Amino acid sequence: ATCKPWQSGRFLPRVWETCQPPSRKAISMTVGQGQQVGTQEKQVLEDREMPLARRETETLFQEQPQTGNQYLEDALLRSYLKTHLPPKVLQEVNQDLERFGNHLLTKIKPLGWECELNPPVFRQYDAWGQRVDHIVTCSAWRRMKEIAAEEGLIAEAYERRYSNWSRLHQAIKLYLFSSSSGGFNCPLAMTDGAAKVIESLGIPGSLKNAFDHLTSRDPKKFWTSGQWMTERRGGSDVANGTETVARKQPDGTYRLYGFKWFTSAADSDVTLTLARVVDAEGQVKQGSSGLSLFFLKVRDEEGKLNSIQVQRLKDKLGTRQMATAELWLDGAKAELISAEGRGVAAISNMLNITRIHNVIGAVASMRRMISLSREYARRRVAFGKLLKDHPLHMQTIARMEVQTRGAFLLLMEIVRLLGLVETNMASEQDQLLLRLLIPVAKLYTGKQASAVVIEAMESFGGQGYMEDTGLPVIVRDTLVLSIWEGTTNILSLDVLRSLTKSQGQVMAVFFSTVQKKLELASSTAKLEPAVKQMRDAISILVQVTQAAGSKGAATMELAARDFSYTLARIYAGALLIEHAARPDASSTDISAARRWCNQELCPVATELGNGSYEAEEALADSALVYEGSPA
Ligand code: UCC
Repeated sequence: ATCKPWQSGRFLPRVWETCQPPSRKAISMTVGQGQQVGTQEKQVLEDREMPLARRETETLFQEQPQTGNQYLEDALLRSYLKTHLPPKVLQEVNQDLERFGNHLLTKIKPLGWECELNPPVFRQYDAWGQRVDHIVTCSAWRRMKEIAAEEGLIAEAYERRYSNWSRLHQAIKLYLFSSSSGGFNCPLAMTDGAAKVIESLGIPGSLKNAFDHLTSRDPKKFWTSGQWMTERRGGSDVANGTETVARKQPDGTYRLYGFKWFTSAADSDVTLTLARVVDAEGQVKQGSSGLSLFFLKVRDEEGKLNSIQVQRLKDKLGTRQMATAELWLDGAKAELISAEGRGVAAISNMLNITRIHNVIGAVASMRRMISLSREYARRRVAFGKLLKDHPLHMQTIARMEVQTRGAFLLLMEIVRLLGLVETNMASEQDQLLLRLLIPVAKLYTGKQASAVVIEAMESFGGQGYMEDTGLPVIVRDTLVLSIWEGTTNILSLDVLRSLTKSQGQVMAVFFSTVQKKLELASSTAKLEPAVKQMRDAISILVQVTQAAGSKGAATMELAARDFSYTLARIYAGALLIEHAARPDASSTDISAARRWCNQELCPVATELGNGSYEAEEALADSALVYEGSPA
């Protein structure tokens, strides 16, 4: 390949890949710290000393970090699978993931970058003035849809060929796919959610065809779904923000009228959406109990929009590869699929799935950034040595690695539990734990991911801030994870909802599960300090939880976020300890568990001690925020 330095910067990542000198691509993956500088590293050092004239003839003078097969390079993922999967399943899943890892590297990643370079365009009118409302997507985006079908990225979870392990297999494929998907992980999240809702309704006859399309492996048949929930008056407060109404038709279908403010993956084939059914007197019921869930096809057989008008595409900070639109529903034909007034409860099956996808996206972006960062540290020289030989730099990446490991194990735990529920193998405790852990993991990993990707961007110095490295794309796309599918505070309140609804039972299950995991580590001396830190944190949390019973709702609400963070840190700590207590655990497993437990495990107790949840503190919060602002 010929490499022209004057080629458009926007295409650099692909050019870099093509032009990478072969000798440098092959840098050994096993050189450890403390070892002598190897031949490749000498080469990097010598390059710095070559005459300026020679350096100027080089097309590039900084090395792009190269990563290989994501699956093979993910030590924690592989050790998790080895520990948990039955041997036969492991063998097949291992083969599939290795193949998929290669496919991602050679075919899918370049398509993902093309999606970034060719974001969707909205064409409202055709050349002759006819309104067409066409969302034009690029060929790479459409190819992603085919790949999603071929790889069974949705189908895998519903075919259940590995019984309870199918969901885990699917989640891992999505995790590997996520950061190369060019934003196609978003429609897949909602497609999975829609399939889940339909399945949980018992796949009624009228939705059988849709279910088959949503879970198909045939690219020609595969459909994606949207999730149109957000309206102008509110994305969080769906119960009060939804204005869309549904009018019943003589044939039993409904016509929807309203305005949907954020509709992601607006090029999807079908969608689920909420509306208020108009009664015989022409009235609608307000609040949550007035909402019902509907299924609709976005276009008819001829490709004409289903009485829907696209107002415009959103101008987003990130996820620009994917079209998010404002839509007018002007009599869109739809099918009522929940009991009347049970829309929120019905769509929560979708929310819980899309929230798991959010966790997948969070862990994937952290893993991607760390992979790039650690490879860069193998090549970049500063102050006379490679970045990887600067202990402070390694400490920074290691801290990110510990966060990512905790998040990864939380993700695996959730999909493991979901797999049990979906194959009727879950106990009541498993179900309660899953209900609690979904919002906990979603809110915690969303925040972790934002922090980690920004830190990792910094590890590239100024290069991290350059668009054509592709790194800012990952950062932008990650920042949405704490916003969509419920913000951190909304998810914290959902954690409280799960407590209230189960009358506190979820906490009993939480404590007993964590204790069991710690017991597994009782004979591992090196884990003793971590286990002790965990036991101390748990006993404080038990006291806090007991005391909370006598506190009012206002106190609970103020404590909700710190409480949720506490649950995330303690549960992830238990998972890291459990993983490190395996007979074949590595020293890094132990180190990760110990480091995780060195952080503040029970922030809710600290803040309680500080009086942060008292009524006067809430008033002081407002005073601080509004000081100097006109009343
Ligand atoms: O952002 C959006 C699309 C983006 C694209 C997605 C791609 C993501 C993939 C990432 C890949 C990298 S769409 C907008 C997202 N919006 C939200 O997430 C909504 C946020 N707001 C909430 O979650 C609220 O908590 C609401 C809307 C659920 C609150 O509604 P209500 O009606 O005020 O709440 P209620 O009255 O407490 O709950 C009504 C019923 C109850 O059941 P019953 O009546 O049997 O007691 C609740 O227990 O719903 C039940 N319920 C749940 N059940 C509510 N939430 C849940 C839940 N999470 N799980 C189970």
